[in-house]
Amino acid sequence: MISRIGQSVFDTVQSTGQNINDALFGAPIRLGVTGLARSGKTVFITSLVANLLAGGRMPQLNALAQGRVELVFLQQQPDDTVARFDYETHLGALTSPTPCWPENTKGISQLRLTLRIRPEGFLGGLRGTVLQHIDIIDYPGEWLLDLTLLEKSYEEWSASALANVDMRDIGADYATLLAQTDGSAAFSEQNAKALATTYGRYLTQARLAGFPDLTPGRFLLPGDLAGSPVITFGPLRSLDKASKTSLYREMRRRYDAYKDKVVRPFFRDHFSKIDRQIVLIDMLDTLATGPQATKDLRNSLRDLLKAFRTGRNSILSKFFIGNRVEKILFAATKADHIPQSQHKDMAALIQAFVDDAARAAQFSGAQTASMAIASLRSTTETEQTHNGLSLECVRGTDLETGKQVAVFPGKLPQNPQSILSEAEQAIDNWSLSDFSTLKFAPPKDALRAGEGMAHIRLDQAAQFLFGDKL
Ligand SMILES: Nc1nc2c(ncn2[C@@H]2O[C@H](COP(=O)(O)OP(=O)(O)OP(=O)(O)O)[C@@H](O)[C@H]2O)c(=O)[nH]1
Ligand SMILES: [Mg+2]
Repeated sequence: MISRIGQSVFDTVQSTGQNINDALFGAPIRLGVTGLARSGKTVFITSLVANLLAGGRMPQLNALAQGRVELVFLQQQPDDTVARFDYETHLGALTSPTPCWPENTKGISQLRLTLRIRPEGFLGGLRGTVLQHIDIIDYPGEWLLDLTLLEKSYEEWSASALANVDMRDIGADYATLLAQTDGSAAFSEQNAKALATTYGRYLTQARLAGFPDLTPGRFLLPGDLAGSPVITFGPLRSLDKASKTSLYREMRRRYDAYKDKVVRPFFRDHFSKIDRQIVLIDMLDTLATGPQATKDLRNSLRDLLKAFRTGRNSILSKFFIGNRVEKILFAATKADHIPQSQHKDMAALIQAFVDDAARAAQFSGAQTASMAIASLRSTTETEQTHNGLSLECVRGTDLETGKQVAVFPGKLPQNPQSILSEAEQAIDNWSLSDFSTLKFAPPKDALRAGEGMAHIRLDQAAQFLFGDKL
């Protein structure tokens, strides 16, 4: 360990030509960035890194505001077997002459950012500048939901998965297939494949429909596991008796293998080493989808928070020994879709979701906060008059048509509890059914020299997540 740290300082000195007096300041900060698909992870990391590298637009990050950050640079990441977060390609997409959003990312990736800083107060005067690494780890939130599988037997998981399949229209194909499938019959690879493919299709539709209960997570993001037995299974109705060679027993065996060979290693090798965490949530999209999706988001947050539960009875401590996450930030992303005047309602709503999830997951331990952010602000605000009424709108480029549009996105409730209870009852006449689902293109000239990228509260998020360590 000592030699590795020594080596990396040496590399830094070599690569940046910095003063040999630079010393490491504390352990690397391991910052986890997660969220369900399309929640905004890639844009968040790209904008955070671009803004730190540019040293601009981050007045709420104290170390920067106090002028104590002398240099920021990218460095070789510590883990050789994890993909590097492709910062340059993602930045390239956002800043190209025809700006576009980065492509979907699959799986885990990592980036090491190193800050050369002057520590605060006494230490600063004594030691001169020091180096602080920030290792950013991007991983899909779907993988966190898999943690609950460690506690669930195949029978339990099947029962809860099939309850949703039976309840939802999009589950019809799987329900039909299930009606034609005899779990006690001899196992055949075709049957297993048909179950996995149809269940995978259902999960994909569930995700598109905004339902966030999406296990097993690797069905959606298989990476290099595609086609392997460990993700070729599906939920079956419980059987009293099934022979060793039956489809049912093999499905159960594969489910157990998925837990042992896929879920456990991720938590052991990556998750348990994270000490600061941001969970990104696309709340606006979920709210626009409807009450059922909102209820499901609430349930997912409960499951997700279980991953951060500490104490002897937590799932994590039952299976792993690891670091304790010290801070978790829940960030409602894409806040630039609504005018500033509604941001406090957005923050209150996310806080209500998190409080509720934290209570249900019996979570305590880490310091948490909630805020509404936009990693790359893509709109401006404008007032429009409609039927004699003045409405606060947001203006930007419609992603679909490429045209400039000004939209009134709708109004978030001032009382978050009303939405929570509407969602709980899954009522038909949903008060947010008119909420805008329009998507904006990234702005032109997103990164001007020396300025960083326009954002909303990205600096506050950074201050909460690691500002205290700088
Ligand atoms: N207006 C606006 N849209 C955003 C912002 N951040 C993300 N988006 C939108 O959200 C989409 C998803 O963002 P990503 O950062 O790719 O999300 P992700 O979580 O990495 O997605 P996956 O890799 O597919 O899981 C983008 O394509 C944009 O349409 C933002 O700050 N403002
Ligand atoms: Mg991504």
